[in-house]
Amino acid sequence: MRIEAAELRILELPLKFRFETSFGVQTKRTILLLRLFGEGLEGLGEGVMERLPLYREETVMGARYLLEEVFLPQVLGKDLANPEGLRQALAPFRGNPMAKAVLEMAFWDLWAKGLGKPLWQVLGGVRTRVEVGVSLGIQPTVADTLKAVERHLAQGYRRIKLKIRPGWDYEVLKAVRQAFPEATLTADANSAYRLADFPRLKRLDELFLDYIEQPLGYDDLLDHARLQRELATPICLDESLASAEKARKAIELGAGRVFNIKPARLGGHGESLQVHALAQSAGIPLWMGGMLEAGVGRAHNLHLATLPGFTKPGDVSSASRYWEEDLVEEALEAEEGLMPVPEGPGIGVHLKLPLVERLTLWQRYVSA
Ligand code: OSB
Ligand code: MG
Repeated sequence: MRIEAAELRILELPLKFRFETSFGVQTKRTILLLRLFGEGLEGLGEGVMERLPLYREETVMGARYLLEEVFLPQVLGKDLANPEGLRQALAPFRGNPMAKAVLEMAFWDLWAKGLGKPLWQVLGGVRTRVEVGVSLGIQPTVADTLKAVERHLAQGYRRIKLKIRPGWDYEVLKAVRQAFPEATLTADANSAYRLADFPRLKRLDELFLDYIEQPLGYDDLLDHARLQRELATPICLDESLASAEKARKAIELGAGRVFNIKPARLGGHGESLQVHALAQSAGIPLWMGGMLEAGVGRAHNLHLATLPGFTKPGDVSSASRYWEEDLVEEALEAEEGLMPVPEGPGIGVHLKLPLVERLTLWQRYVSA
């Protein structure tokens, strides 16, 4: 497959809700959107980096620079045998997995369309629907949290994840656990704690959480391994799993008993397949993470989440939760806690071009 041209855009999409985490408040997403053109087909990719490096280090503007000046020139006009060929072309450049993932994932879409197959089949998926949970931001009060949990359970979400931070953790989780004793409940700290917070974290053991996500440093494995030895609750790694190498080391250290896969954090589908294989052989359950993706990123996540290792509900909630209007024609909506994987070749979704045009703040067309 030869990539003949690319179109890179930055656009802004307002969220329907205020999403508060331990690292900040989001009210809109700034989205790096890539369209790749080749053999009369189009491949789509969506970045998950934010304007500010508050989740991991990468930023929208940093990724835009790398894609424009480094990664796209490296692959435009070249005949690439398969997505692994593209991954090899980007391999000399260190780090920046989120920026690489935009291009790598768009190429998987293009490649699958060239084969005339849905992406999930090309990736090795085994189902056409994905179990979903919901990630709820920090609410103003415990009462608001209880209402939000009740509403989302009634909508069929199969796991409730609450964002926590020091001072907004045990009490709110305990209230939810008491009100909903049977719910599958988890907590995501986004790196807000240190090992010195051990007594506070240890109290969470009595609440029977399915796991606690990324309690410690965003790039840490060693302290997570120490903490995991002292906690009954499984630790799930998110931020710290930035590559398959990190996943291998996390397994060796015992830094977590559950992994969250976000292909756009890991560098793309190829790297995610490697983490999937490592986790399968180590007996580590996986679930599909989310970064408030619009339709393109959400579709990619859904296709990958059909692999056999994804045994826990993912953060791939209905698009209508997040947006008044999504960037794609297809409605990505869950029914009874299950999201259908979009049908058709590639990721199976199509951009609403007039809407994309209207939301675009910057764009550039690059050809071979
Ligand atoms: O840590 O999983 C996270 C959103 C933005 C950045 C990081 C995270 C999240 C979420 C939201 O938890 C998941 C979603 O609904 O997309
Ligand atoms: Mg997380």
